[in-house]
Amino acid sequence: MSTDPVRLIAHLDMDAFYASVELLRYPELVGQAVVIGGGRRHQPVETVDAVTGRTLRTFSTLRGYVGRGVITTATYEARKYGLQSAMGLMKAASLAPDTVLLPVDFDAYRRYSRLFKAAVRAIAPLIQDNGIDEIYIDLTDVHPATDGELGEPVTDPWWRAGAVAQSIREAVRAATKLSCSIGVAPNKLLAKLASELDKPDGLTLLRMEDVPRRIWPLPPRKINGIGPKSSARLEALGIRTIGELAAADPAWLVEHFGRAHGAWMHEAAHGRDERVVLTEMEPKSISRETTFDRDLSAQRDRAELSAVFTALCEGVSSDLKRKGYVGKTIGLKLRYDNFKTLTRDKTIEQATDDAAVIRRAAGECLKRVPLDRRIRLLGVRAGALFPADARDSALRTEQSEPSLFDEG
Ligand code: TTP
Ligand code: MG
Ligand code: MG
Repeated sequence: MSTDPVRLIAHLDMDAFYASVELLRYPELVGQAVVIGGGRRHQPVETVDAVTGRTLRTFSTLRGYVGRGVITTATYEARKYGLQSAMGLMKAASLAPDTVLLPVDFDAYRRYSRLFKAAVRAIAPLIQDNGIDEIYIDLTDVHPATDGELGEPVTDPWWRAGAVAQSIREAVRAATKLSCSIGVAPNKLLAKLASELDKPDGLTLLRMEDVPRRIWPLPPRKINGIGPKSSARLEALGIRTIGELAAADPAWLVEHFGRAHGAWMHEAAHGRDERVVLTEMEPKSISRETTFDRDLSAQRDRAELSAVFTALCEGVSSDLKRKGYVGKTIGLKLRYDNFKTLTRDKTIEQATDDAAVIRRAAGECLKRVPLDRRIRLLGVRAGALFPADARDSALRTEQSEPSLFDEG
């Protein structure tokens, strides 16, 4: 028998993700059947009512759609008509022609993706990206901000994980105004299955002993790793549920699906999975540098040097923002025409991703190096990085509406 302590792994998946982001900017569509998948010609048309001065929007619908576009996602209202991800828009139009069709805006989805992941990371740092709208979170050692009602520390790990998962849901909603579903389980495989069980806006704790009741009735294709091909072969072999798969003789599975896949399917059907949550490596620093076409003189090429210097700082700033970090140490790197290289660092008061602040600190570094030789290379670096998340989500929680659409 294993004496390993129980792991508690969460899988978080945003609800109808692209559609939910769109509904934030078109709140009048809440509660309607909407699919995302159109192109620019499906952009809503805005008109201003001459009398009231109010902006009115006219939306495209699927009616009469001709083309090869597919649905990226559908609101839960649209799913009632059978519309779903990857379905052709023409087919969708034949099923539910009055469904609203909106164009995709990947930049917006990426911004919201970063935002919700940052909100989670501020509570539970061990997360693994699993695509634009989902992550695994290792909750094994995460404790809720408050203990039990009487103030005593809570020892039941499942209670703890449930409380943390609940606070993660609230933090995601505060940071994005979007809902998500979370499954908590002893491993990644079950967590991913669990997050779907009570979608949307669900929180599901799935213990090993719940597997027969909640997982075994599901079709095998629900298991991440059993694709359409395996699924079809299983069905041809008379296996239609995960329970039937669990009951199948492992040797027989190996015979039909090969050693590795057959053995794995048997384990998976029993809810066993040892994979760990793989957190991304955090970068130690982010930098940009330029080697000039010709060596520059600090005196004669001052304007050009200054412009490049500013551009490097702006580059570092945008890299930081894109990756979601702020840096507390700003560094400068200079290489002279004789290949001698110097670096200078400055630690600033408050970690930043702001181009002007980086430029100022790097400028102070520049004052500390001799500029009597021609310069061959110039570089700017931000170090002592940490995720901007905690700071940003704390700020955004105080705002009434996310204003992310103004950013890009
Ligand atoms: P999903 O998490 O699979 O779906 P969803 O978030 O839209 O809905 P659910 O509430 O069931 O989780 O996918 C996340 C996003 O990825 C989805 O909003 C759009 C995009 N996507 C595609 O572009 N094509 C696809 O085939 C799928 C499945 C998703
Ligand atoms: Mg989703
Ligand atoms: Mg998903």
